[in-house]
Amino acid sequence: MLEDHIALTESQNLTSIQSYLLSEEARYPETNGDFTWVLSAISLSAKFIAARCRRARIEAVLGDAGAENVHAESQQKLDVIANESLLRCLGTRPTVAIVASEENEEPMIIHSETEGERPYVVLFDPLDGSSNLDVCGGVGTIFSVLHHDRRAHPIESSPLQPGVNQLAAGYVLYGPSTVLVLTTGNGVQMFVLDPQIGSFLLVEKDVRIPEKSKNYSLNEAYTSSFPSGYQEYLAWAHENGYSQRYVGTMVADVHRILMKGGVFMYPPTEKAPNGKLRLMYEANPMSMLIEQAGGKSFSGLDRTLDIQPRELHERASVILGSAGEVEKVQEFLQ
Ligand code: P6P
Repeated sequence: MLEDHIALTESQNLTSIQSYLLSEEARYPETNGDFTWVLSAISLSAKFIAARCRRARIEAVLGDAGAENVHAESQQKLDVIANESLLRCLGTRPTVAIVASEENEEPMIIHSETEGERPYVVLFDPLDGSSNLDVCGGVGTIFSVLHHDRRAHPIESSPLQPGVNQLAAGYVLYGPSTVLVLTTGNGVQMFVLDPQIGSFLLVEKDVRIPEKSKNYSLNEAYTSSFPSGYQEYLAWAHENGYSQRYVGTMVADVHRILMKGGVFMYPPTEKAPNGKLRLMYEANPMSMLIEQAGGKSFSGLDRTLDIQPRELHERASVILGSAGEVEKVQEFLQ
């Protein structure tokens, strides 16, 4: 018998992200592998970025790149490296029509006439929280996949679709281990990179966010400039035994909320009246993941995924996490 010849222990995990994606693809006979190819490009780039983050100090690629990105934020050297690796990996995929990055003002038309019946748009924040790199803090990549809208005019406006249209969303957290969390609309799957074999291995299927948890995550330094509802919520949380955790990297803070429950917020402030986080490639992908895990995600009182974007880099306030905890914040905003 086969099992008589297998020396591996039962616990030896050999479900890679590629085998997971192929098994998912097999569930849809009408698909032809294009979508799997796009996600495998992201997985390949994530491995490259992880390796560069691990060696950042050694290779002297920490610190500023001496340039600013489109938002006049100083670009870290690894921002540029991460951005270029994603552009290169996705650029080789014939079914990717457009890519849009936090680091680039305009979307990039990769293949104006793409093969495949439904080409894709991929949006990403290549290295979220990159300023934490210099202090060896967690940083991440956030990505979102949409169908390309060939009817869009101008064609560059194709990405301007509400988050409910996303086909897939996910993030990679470069921390003590490299974790890739992905949804393709059938729940949330978590993979961890095994550096010894260079594969992302499936470690948890159908991840569910805890319904309640007395944790909140936001930058309380700005409390005085939050709208009063948020201030009243924080006063209530302080009196009701809540704990606060905040890294300052959305991917790290949201991953903790997904694992432990609670609520992550970036409210409007005087400096950022619509919040600081970007709708298209931060709020929307995280919102899809959290909703797929059984949580909720709102911008104020509006469901984030329903927002119709007007421009690529527009910002949105964020309240996401355990359904019970998001609802509690909203009670104070009503
Ligand atoms: P603040 C990182 O710069 C980032 O874009 C997100 O990853 C993070 O959640 C937020 O900004 C932190 O912003 O104003 O608290 O430093």
